[in-house]
Amino acid sequence: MTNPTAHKTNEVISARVASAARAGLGARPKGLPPWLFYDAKGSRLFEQITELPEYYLTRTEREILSAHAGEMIARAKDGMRLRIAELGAGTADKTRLLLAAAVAHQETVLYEPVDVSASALRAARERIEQEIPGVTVAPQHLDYTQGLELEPTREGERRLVLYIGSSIGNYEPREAVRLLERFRAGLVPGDWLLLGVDLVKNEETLLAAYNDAAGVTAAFNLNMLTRLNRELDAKFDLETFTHRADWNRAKSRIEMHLVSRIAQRVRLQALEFEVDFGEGESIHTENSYKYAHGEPEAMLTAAGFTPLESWTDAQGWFAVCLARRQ
Ligand code: AVJ
Repeated sequence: MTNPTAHKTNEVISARVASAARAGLGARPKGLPPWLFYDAKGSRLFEQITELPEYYLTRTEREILSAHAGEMIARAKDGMRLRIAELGAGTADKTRLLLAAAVAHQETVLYEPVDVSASALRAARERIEQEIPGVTVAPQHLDYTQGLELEPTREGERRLVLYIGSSIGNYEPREAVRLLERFRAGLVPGDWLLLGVDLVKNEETLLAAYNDAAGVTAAFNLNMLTRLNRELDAKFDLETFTHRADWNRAKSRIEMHLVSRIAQRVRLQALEFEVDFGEGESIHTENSYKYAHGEPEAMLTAAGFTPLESWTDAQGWFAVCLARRQ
């Protein structure tokens, strides 16, 4: 079996949830990993977040891709045929801009969305094949954080890997470089990585994006506890936890927390495990790093890529970097 994660049963997946919960809630300070956000409900809430007026990331990146997709594809193509893989494809909404540009250059393109969610892959396949003639979708059901095990490219082909949406921002800078190194190991010299990253900007804008007025981000954060209640028979009372987002200026990251309003003990029945909370004690659920100009390129270089060009929006809020695998 080349890709063990593609064949994981529900039991193995919930063992992963169980061990994340046990480790994270047993630690001090308490934390839970952000991949726990993305059950079916959490994925829907994230889609809603991307449409919020305060959540500038998605629309800013889309604006950059709308303006420059043709140029990005032309730079990467360089006389070769491109095939396009996307890590954490989700609904692949912004990707259509790049796929359409690739079709304009080479008539057809093979698109390999990579995701741990089979339902997200099915949705992406249907939408893309219907909407962009010339694109063939080959879904890859695997966990890209464990490495890229993709079909080798053919003679005359180059692979362009998309890691957009600022997903890399969830990782501490050192881990982020390690992740990029793992991507590099799954590519061959001359292949490409297109990386989307969120940039540092004024604090009010950053905080508003993670504290929207409609409360969608709060629901997204709290849904992690609903998930533990369902999957681990945990007894979190959602009324007693609140969403909080902080800007950590020293570390240049937004931090999301779930804060217990009261001192309480919560049982995780399936784990036969109990967790004590002090009043005001938090569970740290996510980091979202915001980079200074030039930092993403430095990370790419450290991981063995050569940055070729970066594009940004008029306000300099978000960047998309194209880098060649050395
Ligand atoms: C999907 C990791 C890019 O950090 O902005 C959105 C997730 N968390 N609102 C981000 C998220 C809260 C998002 N990323």
